[in-house]
Amino acid sequence: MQMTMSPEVRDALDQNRAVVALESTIITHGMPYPQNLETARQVEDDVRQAGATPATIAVLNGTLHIGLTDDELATLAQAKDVAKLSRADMAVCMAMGGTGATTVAATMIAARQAGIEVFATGGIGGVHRGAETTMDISADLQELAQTPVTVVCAGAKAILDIPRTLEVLETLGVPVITFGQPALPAFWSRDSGLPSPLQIDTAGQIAAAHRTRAALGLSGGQLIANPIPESDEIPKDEIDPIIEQALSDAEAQGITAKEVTPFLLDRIFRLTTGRSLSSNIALVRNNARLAAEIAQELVQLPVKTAK
Ligand code: PSU
Ligand code: MN
Repeated sequence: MQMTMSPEVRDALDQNRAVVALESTIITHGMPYPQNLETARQVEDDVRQAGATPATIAVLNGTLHIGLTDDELATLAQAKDVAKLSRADMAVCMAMGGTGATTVAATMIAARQAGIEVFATGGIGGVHRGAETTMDISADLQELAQTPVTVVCAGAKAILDIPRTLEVLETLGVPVITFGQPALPAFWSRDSGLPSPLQIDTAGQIAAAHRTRAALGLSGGQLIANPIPESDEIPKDEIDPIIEQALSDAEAQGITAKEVTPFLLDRIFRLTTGRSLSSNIALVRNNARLAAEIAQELVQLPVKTAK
């Protein structure tokens, strides 16, 4: 397997300093150019400002990159026909010398391989609405059940079936922990209307819970739901009708499988004339800062493995 680490990330890991993994599907399939590139750079800076080293992850010409140069980031942000890689297709892409952006699942796999314990993103994949017939359930959920990385997101988007997503995560034994409030956030909105299964108010306790899972011999990671800052949120009653519209457009156009999430994100961007994107950028930055804090707590906590 071809894997390469940027010098910045290698130094940080060698010196046991905090590192935060960042995904690349959000760049290639989650936001339009040029905002995708501006955001990717901004988020890396946010991680640095918050005292950690960013490691944006992608597969470029068959090599798994842990940390991208600015040129690589700029090329990826403008590239067309980049594969969207998850657990199922990552190895094939690498073996064939292909280029692909990593989803939450693939980024977790790469982070673990590199020795990175924390990862910041916007939203995770989950149980899609209508999954009782389509069976469209993101591989992100299974990955959280087996790969020991703490993933900071802003909750699940209401394009998904959030109650069923929570049920699947519970069945898989994935802790869903909201940071600092009892209600589960829903990406653009601070409150999904559902209580969060778990709540933690400090980065230190999130890090302690991560270590305790390992000490108990439990596989898998943790999902941290970090509410979007109040000034950037789109309240639920404003975004809900737009989501409904996007979902019915997807159905009318027969969009399925991997195309569903990127299609809906693009539709919602257009229907909100860009407001969904400003919120999206704000929440990713907010998640990057929290992930950097958790990463700094983690490097101070000794690893105790299960006997
Ligand atoms: N949800 C978002 N923004 C995103 C994604 C999901 O709000 O950019 C991306 C992430 O990379 C996630 C992937 O891992 O989509 C999930 O895709 P699918 O639903 O096809 O598993
Ligand atoms: Mn899917």
